[in-house]
Amino acid sequence: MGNEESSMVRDSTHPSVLEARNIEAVAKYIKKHNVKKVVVMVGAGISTSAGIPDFRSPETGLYANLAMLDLEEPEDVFDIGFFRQNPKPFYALAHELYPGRYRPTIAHTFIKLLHDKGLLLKHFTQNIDCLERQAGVPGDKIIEAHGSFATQHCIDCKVPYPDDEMYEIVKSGKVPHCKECGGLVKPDIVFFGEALPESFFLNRSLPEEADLCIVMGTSLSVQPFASLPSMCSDGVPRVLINMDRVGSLGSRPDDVLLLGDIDVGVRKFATAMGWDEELEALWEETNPDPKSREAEDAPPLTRDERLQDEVDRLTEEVERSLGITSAYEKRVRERLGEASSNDGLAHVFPHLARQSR
Ligand code: CNA
Repeated sequence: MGNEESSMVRDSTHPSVLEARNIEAVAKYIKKHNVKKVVVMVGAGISTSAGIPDFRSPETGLYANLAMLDLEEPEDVFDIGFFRQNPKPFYALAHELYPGRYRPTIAHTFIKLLHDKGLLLKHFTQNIDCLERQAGVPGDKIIEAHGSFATQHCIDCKVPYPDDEMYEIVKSGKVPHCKECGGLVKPDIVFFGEALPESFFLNRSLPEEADLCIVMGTSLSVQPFASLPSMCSDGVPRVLINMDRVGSLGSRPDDVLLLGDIDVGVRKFATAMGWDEELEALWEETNPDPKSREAEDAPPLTRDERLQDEVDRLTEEVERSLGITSAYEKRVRERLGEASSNDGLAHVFPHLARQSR
């Protein structure tokens, strides 16, 4: 958090540029001021509705689940020293997170829509899941501040490892070794203690040029990424779409907070812009399941059918939350030697196992 912004101003503060501190006023501002330089800054929260856990949400966060892998510190899984000694927990995780298993969310699609409308200056992401690429945001618009799974190298001799072989080996749950020196191969994602990619440092002052800033799905607890929002000039509206208030967002008169579920907040933003139908249509293009596309052409559901759908959705939601509890139970059973030894990572990510398989 930027120290210069540490004193919070109450939400009732009069805005200086916006007509009001709400998303409708932001939409008006975009149109009236011909906004064309939007910077977006995101974290794991924009991918949770795709089924990928974030780091820090209690219970469902990655760290909460990794604790079950018997790591001394869950953060160890991204520690380069630990990786040298034991790369298996990381590759177990990589197996779960590897791109291609998940569908982009409505938030990823919203960023693609900003690009299509010619509004996106740059998208800064801390995520390593490549879902913004999958949503169609061009690579030159994305700064993957913590790297990604897109490429990989030997950690000793630095020789690149072929993409197709990497894909196969991660899929099989094994650990890849360098063909030249036998060293460990690691995807080019940034581990604790490693430098961020050059592209981050080349673009980190870009927010100074922005005419709008959108921050979504991040706790803003990892530096230097966390200080990006404070690089935006005074008088430039900043929109936060997140479960909770983070960093210095909310401290400036033109900050607008959409607190709650990200998908809901993004849809609210799109509606305010008059883009709601376009956004849903674009998102549907990312749907790998043609059956649900066919369903779109089917006659509209009756009230009872809609009610049943809602009950099913809520049941699924409850089961997903309970997944964590059953994971603890399973771990205890494993300790007692009752559980099967080759059930993959279902005991670590029970909610993923339910959702994606
Ligand atoms: P974080 O610290 O876990 O914070 C996530 C934030 O998003 C929190 O404030 C949550 O409250 C919020 N959030 C989560 N889900 C929702 C939701 N559905 N609606 C509203 N708010 C929500 O994650 P950060 O990205 O801030 O931390 C930086 C780490 C996370 C980076 O190094 C990433 O590499 C790393 N990470 C990435 C992924 C991924 O690629 N998808 C997954 C897990 C962790």
